[in-house]
Amino acid sequence: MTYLAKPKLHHPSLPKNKLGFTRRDYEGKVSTLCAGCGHDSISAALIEAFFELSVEPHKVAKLSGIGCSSKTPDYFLGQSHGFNTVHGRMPSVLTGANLANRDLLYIGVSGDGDSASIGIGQFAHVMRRGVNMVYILENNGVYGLTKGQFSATADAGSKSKRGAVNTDAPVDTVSLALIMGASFVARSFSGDKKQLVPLVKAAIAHEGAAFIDVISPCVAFNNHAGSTKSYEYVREHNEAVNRLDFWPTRDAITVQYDPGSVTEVVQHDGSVIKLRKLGDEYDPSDKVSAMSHIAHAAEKGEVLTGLLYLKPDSQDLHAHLNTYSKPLNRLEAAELCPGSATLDKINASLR
Ligand SMILES: Cc1ncc(C[n+]2csc(CCOP(=O)(O)OP(=O)(O)O)c2C)c(N)n1
Ligand code: SF4
Ligand SMILES: [Mg+2]
Repeated sequence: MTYLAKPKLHHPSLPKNKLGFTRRDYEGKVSTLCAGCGHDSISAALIEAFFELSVEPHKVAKLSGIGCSSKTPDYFLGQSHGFNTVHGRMPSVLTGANLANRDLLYIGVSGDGDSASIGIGQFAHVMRRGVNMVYILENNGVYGLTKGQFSATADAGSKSKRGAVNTDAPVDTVSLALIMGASFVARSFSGDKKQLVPLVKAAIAHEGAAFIDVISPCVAFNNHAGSTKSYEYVREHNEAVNRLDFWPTRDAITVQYDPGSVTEVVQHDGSVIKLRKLGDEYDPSDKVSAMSHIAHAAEKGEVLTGLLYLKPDSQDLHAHLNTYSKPLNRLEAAELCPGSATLDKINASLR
């Protein structure tokens, strides 16, 4: 019954955020994905994060590629801007939009096929450029939309539903994002909303390339015994390195923590991330150590989740390029043309 439109009327007792919006105002169309698909849980986490942060929906732009995962922007933030691009090309379109209008909050949604197979080049460059965005990779290890072929993130040795064994080495997207220079790198699980929602909120507040790889089981093609991206496997092998509490501003912190039990990270906009360590010796500000932890965990077949790396003093592409503070798409002719006297001066300096 996915062709049915959602009712527009909301129950008057639904909780409202600071803008007077309910969660329903952050929803999109009825999902057409398979019942139980991990991607729908990620959409629910995004709705929750944007609702709780009281983000104005018209200040958000959602961009995606092609795949079941890339269809999901239709199922959340129905009142935001959206652009469904070509397979693997979301990062370049997002970069262009971000350069033209820096005032919007950019959310890129992609799949493991979209990002680690056809789009791996674009993925690498959008991370190294520090484009200000939240990049969500809905990682199920298969091309769900085209009926379950192994994707480049499928682990070597994992089995397809029909019993074929994947012999290729996997692309680990969090390691790749780290190497390429992303300043916020996290991994989560679609079945762990408690972990995912604060990670999304912290990523929204982050200045620069924020990447979250979310293991998101495909119930149609990759949820059987032998798959390392199934609900059962991820639940059994999930090793969370930390738990996050996110506070949009320093003033809002009301919970008391035991001294020494949390590390506090203040981001550029004044938001505060409180990190409770779960794994021993994990320091998310140490990139080299983060890489070694991720590699060791992968060797043991563990799925390391949580905030894996954070560079608090990060800068975004606009800072790198020293662009004008006003969005480029709002500049008037007078601001774009410096006038003939200034032009003469520039020409003279080049002679
Ligand atoms: C240029 C191009 N090549 C191939 C395809 C076919 N195709 C559509 S979706 C897809 C893979 C999607 O996999 P993934 O990004 O992991 O998304 P999922 O469906 O698993 O969420 C492919 C190969 C296409 N649409 N365009
Ligand atoms: S095919 Fe897989 S990824 Fe696509 S909607 Fe169904 S469960 Fe989700
Ligand atoms: Mg996939």
